[in-house]
Amino acid sequence: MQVKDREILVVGFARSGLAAANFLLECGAKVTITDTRSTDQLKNQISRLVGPARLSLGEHRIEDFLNSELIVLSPGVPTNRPELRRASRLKIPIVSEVELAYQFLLGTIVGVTGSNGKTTTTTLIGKLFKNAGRDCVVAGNIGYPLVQWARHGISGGKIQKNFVVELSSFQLETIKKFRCEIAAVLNITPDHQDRYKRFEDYIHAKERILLNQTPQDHAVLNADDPYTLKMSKRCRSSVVLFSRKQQLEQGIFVQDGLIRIRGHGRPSELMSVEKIRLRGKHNLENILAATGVGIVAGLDNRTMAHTFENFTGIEHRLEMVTELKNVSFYNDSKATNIISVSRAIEAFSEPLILIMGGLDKGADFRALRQRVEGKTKLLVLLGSASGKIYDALGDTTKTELVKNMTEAVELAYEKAVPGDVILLSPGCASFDMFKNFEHRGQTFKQVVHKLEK
Ligand code: UMA
Ligand code: ADP
Repeated sequence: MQVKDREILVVGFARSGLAAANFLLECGAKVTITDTRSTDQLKNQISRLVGPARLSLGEHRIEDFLNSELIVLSPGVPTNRPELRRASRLKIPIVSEVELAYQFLLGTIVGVTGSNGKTTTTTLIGKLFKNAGRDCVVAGNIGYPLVQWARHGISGGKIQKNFVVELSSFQLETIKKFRCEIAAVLNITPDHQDRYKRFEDYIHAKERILLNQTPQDHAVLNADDPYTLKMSKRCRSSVVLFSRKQQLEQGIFVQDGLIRIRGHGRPSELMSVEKIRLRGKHNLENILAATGVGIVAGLDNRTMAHTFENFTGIEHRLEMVTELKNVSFYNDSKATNIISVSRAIEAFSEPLILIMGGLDKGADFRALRQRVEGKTKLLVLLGSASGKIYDALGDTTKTELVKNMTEAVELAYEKAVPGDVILLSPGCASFDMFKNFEHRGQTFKQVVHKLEK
């Protein structure tokens, strides 16, 4: 990909856009940046640019799109915007930030996608590589734009590494040549219905992770998920299946409380499931997927078992905050869809007080009725989706509406008795009340710690 002296438009000026613009400026491209946010709102971003870019902020202007030779998209910008459609009709190439990065990286790409568990599994794989002494960078949707590690040829700065990349459906929509030597698809369940009107479009976007794989590459796929199982029949690469529910002829699965590997050159028992410190069956699935990646990357069983035994989880994913008068508080702020809430409820045997709500992504909350009924003694709702959730679940258990996180936590604690768990698992995006899911989780924890005092 030639970028020097070319007119390149970067669309979206948050993390991905800033990283892409800075890389392109270093390469000598003529960069224009467009964002619907205003100059004032983007002051901080502007101050972090490493060179002179033309700024076209406050709205998207069609001429910026039509005058460019290449368009680099931030993942949060929907590909069906009219400006992008017109540019596409004129055959102006539109690529995602990860595609731009890919064209300037040298190393092995391990890509991880799925509806849930991407960050947990990506983090686990990163730890596996590091503990095995492999040079490794963890990047992508996890919060670090991949393009930060791209190097332009002129300075001879190309680097050799393993890149463990979390990939969202948004990022995969506009890849062209991006190829994963190892790709893992964890599961597919409805999410982002606000962006994908048809579930098939979402599945296709996820499946693009396998698009450029060759027979020398590997696909690690969930045998328990009908959509990823179908992918195993369609892909060109060598398939490694994993399953929590069934014993496989070849693959990674659970039998008699042990994680077993069958075939793939190393039939063996990896470890006892009891030694896993992460809560929930879903985390066992993430570990099985990470094992699949570890096997094809040639990592040894001891390193893998040791890594899994010592992994206690990540902030905002079923994170134990504290215990107060025998009431436990868990922060699962990253649960932004129905399935992750369902898995969170399933992970507890204790009576639950569940805090849900936020910005709706088009979910059908009625799918949670069975899970909530019986297991949740109180449902506390906040945020713009609270009315919709109330209509869907309000008759399944005692339900209260509150205005903010402070009220939510205080009410939950007031109603709790020793032995209860108070769980924040919103099932929604956070942007109606918070900067992002991290901010929501931090706010929850701050309020909990105030109660402690
Ligand atoms: N914008 C426009 N026009 C539009 C829409 C948005 O100009 O039509 C602008 C916004 O005003 C804003 C910028 O685009 O300034 C936002 O871009 P972005 O949403 O792509 O944000 P980034 O900070 O670049 O973050 C993105 C990913 N965000 C999304 O996919 C929504 C981050 O994933 C990722 O960590 C980061 O790139 C680095 O790769 C976050 C996420 O929520 C964690 N991902 C979703 C998820 O996990 O469910 C997919
Ligand atoms: P992602 O990056 O795909 O959003 P995370 O690892 O950040 O995934 O977890 C997001 C939410 O989904 C958390 O609430 C977590 O407890 C839950 N979760 C994690 N792994 C899985 C899985 N394999 N299946 C269902 N839910 C999961």
